Amino acid sequence: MSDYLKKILDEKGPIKNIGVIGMGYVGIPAAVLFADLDVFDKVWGFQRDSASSGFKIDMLNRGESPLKGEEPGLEELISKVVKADKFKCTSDFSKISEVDAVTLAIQTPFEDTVSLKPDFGALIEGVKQVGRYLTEGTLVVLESTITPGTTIGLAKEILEEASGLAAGKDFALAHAPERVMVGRLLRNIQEHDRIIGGIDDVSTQRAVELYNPVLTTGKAIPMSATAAEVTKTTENTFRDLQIAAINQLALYCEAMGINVYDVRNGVDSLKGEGITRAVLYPGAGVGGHCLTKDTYHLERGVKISDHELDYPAGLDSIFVLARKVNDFMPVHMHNMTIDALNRAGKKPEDSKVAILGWAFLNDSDDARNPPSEPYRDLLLNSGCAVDVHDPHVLEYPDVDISHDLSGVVDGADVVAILTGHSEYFKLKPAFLKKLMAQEYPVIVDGRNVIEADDYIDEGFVYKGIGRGDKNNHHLK
Ligand code: SAJ
Repeated sequence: MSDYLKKILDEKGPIKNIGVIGMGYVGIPAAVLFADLDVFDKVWGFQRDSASSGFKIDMLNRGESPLKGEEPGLEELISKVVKADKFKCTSDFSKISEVDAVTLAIQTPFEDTVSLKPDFGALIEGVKQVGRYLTEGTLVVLESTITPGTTIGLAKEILEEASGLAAGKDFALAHAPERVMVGRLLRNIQEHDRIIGGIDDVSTQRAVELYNPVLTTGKAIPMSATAAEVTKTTENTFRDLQIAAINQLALYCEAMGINVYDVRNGVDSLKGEGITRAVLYPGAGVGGHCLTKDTYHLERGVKISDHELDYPAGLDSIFVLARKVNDFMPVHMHNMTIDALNRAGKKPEDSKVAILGWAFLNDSDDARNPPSEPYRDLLLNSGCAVDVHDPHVLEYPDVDISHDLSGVVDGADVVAILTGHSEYFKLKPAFLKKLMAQEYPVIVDGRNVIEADDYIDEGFVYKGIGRGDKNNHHLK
């Protein structure tokens, strides 16, 4: 099969025209980086002209970036390649028939993480569009984080069904997962090593030919398509596991009356060749759209795989357990809050909680799957009134986000820090105490932002994640 594919690719010659489907955080920087290279002639950015995202087409064709937040160099690069007529955004997917390679960067959320039911609707629609206009000798690359087995399974089936062509014979198919982080999109694409997994060696090689010119310090790392899918999901699964490990330790330290940061520093001091201890930071929970989802892609990959898994029946994998530990942290924040209110002689139903920080990441406006949301829901269920402050998040469905810190803290019984935004590190206990105007104001620190003793000395009831040494202090 792949001998025939190699023959038609050799006849076709090097990749010159590229299509990128999905003008989002991944697709836009990928497209303009391809377009900025002399080795490629033209890049089409494909974007559905939908009510929510159709505006991006005209913006991009004016050389403007539709992405929020600071992305160094991106807007200039978009403008440059548009002016040079190297890049154009379109909703006309028939132009896929004119490209030599097409990449897809489309979100792959889960409808339900317990049943592992994915919501691949957008990805399937994008793959169908490619299949509809696919021509012989084209390379198709999936960049989205997907369940292991999708490239050689679902994606291959849809492409073959829609095009009447055979993958690995008439067209090349690979998975090259994105590894970009907001704020460093261009750099990440150029500098990170690129995992490249084809359904066969010829597909892998063709995809290496596509990405090599973009890489500056990064190197192509070839492997099979399924190994590439497992690599990407594992990257985030392992990070989630590392965070769960330190969160579990923080809960133990609270129970044993010690400071988790003493232990963290102690463990971290073990150095030397071959010694690794990835000790991360405990906190109020794990949010975002990567770590909250990618573990379940890995789990689903095993579930739908062809081979039997040998593992104790009924036992959660350590990866799923890690997810459950991390999802417990907002619950723990709630438990600490109620305990502190009791110590202050307050009833939850008579109390107001000021949540500082809605975004899932420090100094970011990204509020996808924020740990602050389950924490807020639990407080509301306990009868508390809740106000929310965040300096960066502008809006969130059904939640009023205020940018007026004093207004949110004014008269509050509790201040709870959920995100480690830089401005919260400057808060002074006297300032908060005056605003809160309570006999025993409560402070619950979910991100190790404040100095416990400063607040205890000011008469606060203090609670902090992992602070077993302070959480049951005497009231001043
Ligand atoms: N978090 C902790 N403790 C830590 C680190 C993070 O509680 O020690 C929490 C954060 O508060 C946040 C969540 O975990 O709520 C996720 O934080 P993150 O730093 O992992 O940020 P993400 O979700 O944007 O992860 C992305 C991932 N990148 C890609 O998928 C391309 C991840 O692989 C990167 O390692 C991570 O960025 C990064 O290092 O910036």
